[in-house]
Amino acid sequence: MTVAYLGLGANLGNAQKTLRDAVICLEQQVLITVLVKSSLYCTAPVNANGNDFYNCVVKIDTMLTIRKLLALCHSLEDHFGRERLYQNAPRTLDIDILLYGTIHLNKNDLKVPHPRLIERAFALVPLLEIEATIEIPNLARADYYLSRVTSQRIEKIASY
Ligand code: PH2
Ligand code: MG
Ligand code: MG
Repeated sequence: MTVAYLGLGANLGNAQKTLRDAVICLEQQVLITVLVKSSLYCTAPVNANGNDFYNCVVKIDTMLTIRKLLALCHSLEDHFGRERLYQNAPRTLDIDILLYGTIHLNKNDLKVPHPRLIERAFALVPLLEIEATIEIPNLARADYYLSRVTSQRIEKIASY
């Protein structure tokens, strides 16, 4: 079993409902146990256009390999109508693997820890809400990076 953290985001359609439904889908997976869910946050788009995003982070325990977990994330994105029109286009659902155990992977199609995790309030703040002292493999404690993202608008809108 591996503990992993997934970042979910959406800014197209009924984004709040999609995030909640996507977390339910994760909870229904046989090979995944959802351990902790962050609050939902409303966040300003970062290097993206379109509406404000809703974001959250979930902590899971999983028997899936990192590749199978990535495939599941993509299939859930497809299920919720994700279209990949251009980079960072508005999306109905994005699920990113932020951390997978202590793995450090740097492939073209999969980089874990997520390389932009420490630059993005919409990932860092919900992650720290559920794991205040978490360390990022090969880097520092996640809270160390918070002071760098204070200019990014983020508002907690609902605890689950
Ligand atoms: N995702 C991106 C790019 N920018 N901005 C916010 N606020 N939330 C996101 O989930 C997000 C983003 C690429 O995946
Ligand atoms: Mg993303
Ligand atoms: Mg993604």
